[in-house]
Amino acid sequence: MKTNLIFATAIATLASTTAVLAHATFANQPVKVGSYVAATLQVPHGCDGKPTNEVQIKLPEGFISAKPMPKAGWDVEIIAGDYQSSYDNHGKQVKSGPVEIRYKNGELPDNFYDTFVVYGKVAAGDPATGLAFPTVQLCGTDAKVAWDQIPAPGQDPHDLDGPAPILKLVAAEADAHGHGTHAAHGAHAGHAASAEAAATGGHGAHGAHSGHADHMAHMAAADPGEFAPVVAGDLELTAGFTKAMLPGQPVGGGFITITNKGGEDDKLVSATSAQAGEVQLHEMAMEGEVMKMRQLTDGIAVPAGQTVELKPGGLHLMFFKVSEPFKEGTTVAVTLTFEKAGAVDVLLPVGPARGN
Ligand SMILES: [Cu+2]
Repeated sequence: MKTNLIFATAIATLASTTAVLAHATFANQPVKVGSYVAATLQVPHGCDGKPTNEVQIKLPEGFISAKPMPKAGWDVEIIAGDYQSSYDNHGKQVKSGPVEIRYKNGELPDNFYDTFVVYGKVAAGDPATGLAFPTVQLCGTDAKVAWDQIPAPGQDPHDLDGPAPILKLVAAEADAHGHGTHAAHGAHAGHAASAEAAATGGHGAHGAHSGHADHMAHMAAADPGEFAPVVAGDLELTAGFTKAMLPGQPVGGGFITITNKGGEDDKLVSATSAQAGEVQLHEMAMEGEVMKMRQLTDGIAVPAGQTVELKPGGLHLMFFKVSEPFKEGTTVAVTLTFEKAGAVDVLLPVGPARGN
């Protein structure tokens, strides 16, 4: 414990001496136009001493089909809208999609550094300028730092006070002929993301890629149908499952159906698993044009006589900090804690990674 404290202090000191003038930037090597990237935004400090609670990232025209990576301790909001142009994505014309990502209700102390990852396709962009992602950090209700200035043609972004983070690009052709940067080795668009991850030393970036994909793929997760029903007091638990993860992927969803056969309301208040550093209760829902993924810190109500389904695309368990990726055909032991029924152990069978 003492060691941890000293270590944390050392980091804090280091960060505070170097971070004062640091701008929000992308960790990525240049990205080939036409390829996918886990764009990794680095936020080096808070607002003049105050912790950051919200990070709003505007996505530039040409960056399409964006998906944010979920982040423990932060709610994620996806704001959708129309693109100015339409883009070809695997033979499909894409005219609209996420245009802004907001990470909310988190806490990033001023002395610390963190990253926020948005996966997407660079469908169009000029290697001469790169793509600018105007970003705002909010600290409480009265302080913010804006990284929203876009350099005029020929202007050096270093001359700006609050330059928007720029995702650097290389032309689609340039690297195919082998004189591009390290990140541009893959001649196929599909390989660019992993080449990028490798180039950034990127266990993190690679995990980022698959982690978010898993989360948004909840809607497609398949129930292998092998869950052994559990009865605990008035509650009956059925249809539990999770899905297999890809190597290096730290995040996954879990699902189960809870029926309250009693006359008293109950509530799922928390979940834990030895196989995950943290398990949160989550909800994914559309609110108008906005898809929201948020943590339910007040728990999930299971009213008397009713059935509540935790299922793909809706309520779910969210496993964070998973050290060993869940393997298809195995089970994940989870303890669900209810207000009245107490702690209930369940074994979630692991279904296929791609379940549709
Ligand atoms: Cu979730």
